[in-house]
Amino acid sequence: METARQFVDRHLAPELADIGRSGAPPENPKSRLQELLQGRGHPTPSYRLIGREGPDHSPVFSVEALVGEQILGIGEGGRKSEAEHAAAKEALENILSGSCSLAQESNCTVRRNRQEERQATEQAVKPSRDRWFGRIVGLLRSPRLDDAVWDEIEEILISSDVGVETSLRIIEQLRERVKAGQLDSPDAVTDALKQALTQDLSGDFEGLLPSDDGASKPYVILMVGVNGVGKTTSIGKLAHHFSESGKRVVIGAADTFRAAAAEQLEILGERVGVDVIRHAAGADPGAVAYDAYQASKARGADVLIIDTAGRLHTKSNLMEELRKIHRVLNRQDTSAPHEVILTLDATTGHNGLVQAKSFNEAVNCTGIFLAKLDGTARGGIVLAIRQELQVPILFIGTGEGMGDMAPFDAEDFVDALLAPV
Ligand SMILES: Nc1nc2c(ncn2[C@@H]2O[C@H](COP(=O)(O)OP(=O)(O)O)[C@@H](O)[C@H]2O)c(=O)[nH]1
Ligand SMILES: [Mg+2]
Repeated sequence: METARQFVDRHLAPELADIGRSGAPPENPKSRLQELLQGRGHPTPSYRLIGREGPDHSPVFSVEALVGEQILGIGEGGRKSEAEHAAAKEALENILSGSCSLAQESNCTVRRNRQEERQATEQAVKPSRDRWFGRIVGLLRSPRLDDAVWDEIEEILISSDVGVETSLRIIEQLRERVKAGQLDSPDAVTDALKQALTQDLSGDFEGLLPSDDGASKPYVILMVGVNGVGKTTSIGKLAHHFSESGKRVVIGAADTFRAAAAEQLEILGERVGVDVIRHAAGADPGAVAYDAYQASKARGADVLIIDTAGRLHTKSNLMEELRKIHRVLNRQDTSAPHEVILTLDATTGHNGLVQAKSFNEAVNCTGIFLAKLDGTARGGIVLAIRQELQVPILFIGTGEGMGDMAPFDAEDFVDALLAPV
């Protein structure tokens, strides 16, 4: 199956270069969308009017851009053409960002709340921007970018937990470019810094998209991580996220070590309207995983999320236990677990990375849920994680509520960090 990212790379990226990640929108998104889809075996996009009266009785048009029955984008406007324009533009952006796949078999989950996600990211990143990165934006506006200024910027990057090596490399490259006269205004230097950071953070991750082909249903997510990092809360958020996009979700409470763990999940499950499979405290976690898988099958669930214990690995056979759960799931479906997500606590900085490495050695982690990003001013840790673990950050935790998360988006993140103060 072609993933969204592959589709974009193969067909769309060159053609959409002009609306690129930070570029200007096309003049006429409607005809652009049409052009792109035509001749590629995709149906012609259509537009569905779904609302027509604003609160003060003035017309507000709300339009969905569809391909077949897949909603690719939603737009609003005071005129129908404006709303269509906005819907087509969002569709193009969704395709480009990989949050929406056009591959026939795959399931398109439109990020309807793109704006909300961006705001959540901005909010979570605010302490880091206020404390550290905003100063960089100011320094780049200095009348002369001399050695003292570069040193200070370098120090700020390091203080924000970016990591020494990465900070030195990025600053060195910027300096060279300024010296070579390639960047001749503060804005140009700031943009170049943004680009460098974004590039460091992007990978080939194309989004968690549980497949609709039935073969790998349920889509199994194994959640691992040390106690206290925010794992159970993050499971609740993921369950909420998937269930909101129309997926049927089951949670397996395989942290049987702490009596309170299953209860906490049950409460979260109830809150977000998702079934939780649990055994008595002290039960075999492998057996819970097995039962949760069977229940998911029986109930036709799309996604199964398994919570695991997180007592400190050095003092126990936790890693062996995780490997066993992994084997149990893999025996049910040879492609399961489809994701092994490591929850990290952003507030623990580089200490968290040490733990992360040992988890990664025991069970190959496919992605990271970075919880509590809102609780630290050292948001630079995101770069260190990407650098040292080579595992993509999939989601960020932006608060304690079930809706307080966002899919990690390198560009949103960097834009928020270096937004003008
Ligand atoms: N501010 C904030 N708090 C969080 C976030 N995620 C989890 N927490 C809090 O962290 C604490 C531990 O969470 P929990 O899910 O029980 O951790 P676990 O032991 O890893 O399962 C709780 O008080 C959560 O409310 C987040 O993204 N932001
Ligand atoms: Mg827990």
